[in-house]
Amino acid sequence: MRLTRYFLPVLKENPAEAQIVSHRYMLRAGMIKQQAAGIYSWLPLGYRVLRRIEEIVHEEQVRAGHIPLLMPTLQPADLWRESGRYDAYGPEMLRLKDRHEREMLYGPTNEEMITDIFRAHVSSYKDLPLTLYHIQWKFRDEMRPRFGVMRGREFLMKDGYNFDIDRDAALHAYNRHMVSYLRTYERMGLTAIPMRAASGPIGGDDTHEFLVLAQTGESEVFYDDRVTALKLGDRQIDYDDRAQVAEVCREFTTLYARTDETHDPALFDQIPEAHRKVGRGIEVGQIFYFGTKYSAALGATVVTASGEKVPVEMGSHGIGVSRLLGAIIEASHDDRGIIWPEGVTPFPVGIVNLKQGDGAADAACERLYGMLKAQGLEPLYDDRDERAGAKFATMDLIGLPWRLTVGPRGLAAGKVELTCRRSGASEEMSPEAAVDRLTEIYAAHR
Ligand code: 5CA
Repeated sequence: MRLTRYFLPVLKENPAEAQIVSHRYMLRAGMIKQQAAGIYSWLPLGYRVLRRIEEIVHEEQVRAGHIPLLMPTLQPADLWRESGRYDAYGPEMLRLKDRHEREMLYGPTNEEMITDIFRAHVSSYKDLPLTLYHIQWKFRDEMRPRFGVMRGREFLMKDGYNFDIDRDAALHAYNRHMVSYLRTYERMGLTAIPMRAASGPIGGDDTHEFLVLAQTGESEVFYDDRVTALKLGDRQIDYDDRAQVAEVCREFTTLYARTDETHDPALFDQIPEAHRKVGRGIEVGQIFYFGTKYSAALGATVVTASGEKVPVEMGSHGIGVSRLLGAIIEASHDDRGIIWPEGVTPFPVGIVNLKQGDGAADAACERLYGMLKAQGLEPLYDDRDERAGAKFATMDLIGLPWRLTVGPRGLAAGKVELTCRRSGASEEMSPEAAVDRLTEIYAAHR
């Protein structure tokens, strides 16, 4: 992408309405524009990151054996009357009527609708296990929408629903979600800690929230700081292997880690003093096991191998897809701007031409541009007729992890400069070597 042909409306000044760094940088980097309280347009740069995050979520869900579909944003009120949540949900639910005076709502979540799909088409244990999910816009009329996409009213969520024959199978689905979420967040460059939590309006017996530690987080958290060192790394997971999946979950949930709703001071005191931490976190996902709460209410039953008709066992599992952009920026930035992890960056590399209009510099940039694209690494080429300082400031603000700087002096020696956004370290090398290096770096993130 050439910057002169792109749409990147960066702001020079700090927007007064933004109280936290991620909101400030998303506005300044031209990623989002507020259209109403808690409702945003996704401008091209923000939309690229959003799509990248969606892609990772899809890949990891499919890897875990879960099946994508797409449900609508608008739902009939009657379906929610069956579960009793139409009245229980309260003012956070956006209610509306169509031209025939039929009551509708903009979905805040989809337990009822997915159960309706299930009961229409599945009636035998032979069709289980089944986990369906979608990535769709939700609406919750939050009392205090704030912090940009972090607490929006309209926001993008991945929500998945498992259907299983018995409690053991449903707990395996719960564990599978935990492991697939850990992998998802790790690929985004995040450490998200599963913490025992409270279930709120979704209901249920067992629930964990995934929290990214950050001073600006909305939740107070209590944890043994040794949890922050746990990593999945590149270990192979067989999602059908109940024992292996359960063992990984045990590894990640044995050390104390709880939100304020489930915090137990007596247990917390048993942690060695040096490891006992109180902090704040951003909730980027939550998983729930709730058994037959919705299937019993909506009559979603299956016939077992012995011919008995039972309500299907269920759970639901959500990832805050749009919130993740804010969480990643909170976790990865400096005073000049965003620092995207390679896994989610909108462009893998930026090219800065120090002397636009100089024949040799222009030609070298064009060549680099072509070589990178041929490797599947679409660069953002700053081809504006601007001072070098302004180009560097824009690149630092929008946070591409790597920058290639091309100027007449380096080119005279056959060199361009490759700079790492995170460390600031620069190295001069031939254009070919730079492309090889970037290809290698990104091979690990595909
Ligand atoms: N049905 C269940 C799981 S599918 C559910 O709705 N869970 S939830 O309420 O915990 O939401 C899932 C995730 O969506 C949260 O962990 C959070 O990351 C994100 N989320 C919730 N509310 C908002 C909001 N107002 N703005 C942005 N993201 C939100």
